[in-house]
Amino acid sequence: MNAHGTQTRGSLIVIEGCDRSGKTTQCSLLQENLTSSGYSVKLMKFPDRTTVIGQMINDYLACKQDVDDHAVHLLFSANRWERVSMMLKLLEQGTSLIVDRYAYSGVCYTAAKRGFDMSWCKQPDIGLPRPDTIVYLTLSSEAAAKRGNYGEERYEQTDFQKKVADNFAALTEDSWKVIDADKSIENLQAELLDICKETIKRSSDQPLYKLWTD
Ligand code: T5A
Ligand code: NA
Repeated sequence: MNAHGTQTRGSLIVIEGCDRSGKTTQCSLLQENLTSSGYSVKLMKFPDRTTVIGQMINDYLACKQDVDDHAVHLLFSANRWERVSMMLKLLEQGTSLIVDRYAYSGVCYTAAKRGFDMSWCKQPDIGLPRPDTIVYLTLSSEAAAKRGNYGEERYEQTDFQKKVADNFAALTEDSWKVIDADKSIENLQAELLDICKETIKRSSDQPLYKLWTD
């Protein structure tokens, strides 16, 4: 509740980053720590592999199924759109969302493929709920290498990851919180917790905007 006795909305907080920067580890800890401090928080992850569209994406990423690059880009976007009504409802009810990857991954991964530009890649995600805070976790390729070898999934190759990182650098705006993830899980978590608490405080009585619209 705010001073006027009306319900305040939850915050939309997105954690982006290159592969193995620790997004999933940090997002789970954020949910735990914020919940135990009394915040109403829900964890979300994209791709959300639990839906029918998410299953198609999973088969594509696991190299079980080939899909045209344009078509799979639209599937990743559709997988976000199918969650929007639920997201808006939760935000309106005062629950904050911690989101592990979002439209920015969508743009940066597809645009790393030959023949795609950022402008085309942004189109299907225009109008999604715009995050109140975007955290981008960076990790040098040397530090990433210490976290074990890449797995078997599509996109898990060094050259491709370099292009993805370049795209993120091009997409990053001043408002993004860019954080070096080459530190202990605990120290990184402490930094992210501060950012989340500050965001929840700041944005509770602010309007929720739409992504990539004026
Ligand atoms: N994609 C995604 C698109 O192409 N378009 C889209 O629209 C979207 C949304 C799957 C793929 O889909 C692409 C991007 C991806 O290629 P995913 O399911 O999010 O996306 O990918 P994952 O493989 O699950 O995630 P990552 O590999 O990026 O890993 P995370 O989540 O960054 O890292 P995490 O937490 O799993 O940790 C990785 C390893 O490092 C250790 C962990 O224990 C783990 O072993 N670790 C640390 N080690 C040392 N110090 C720390 N601080 C550490 N933190 C974690
Ligand atoms: Na992950």
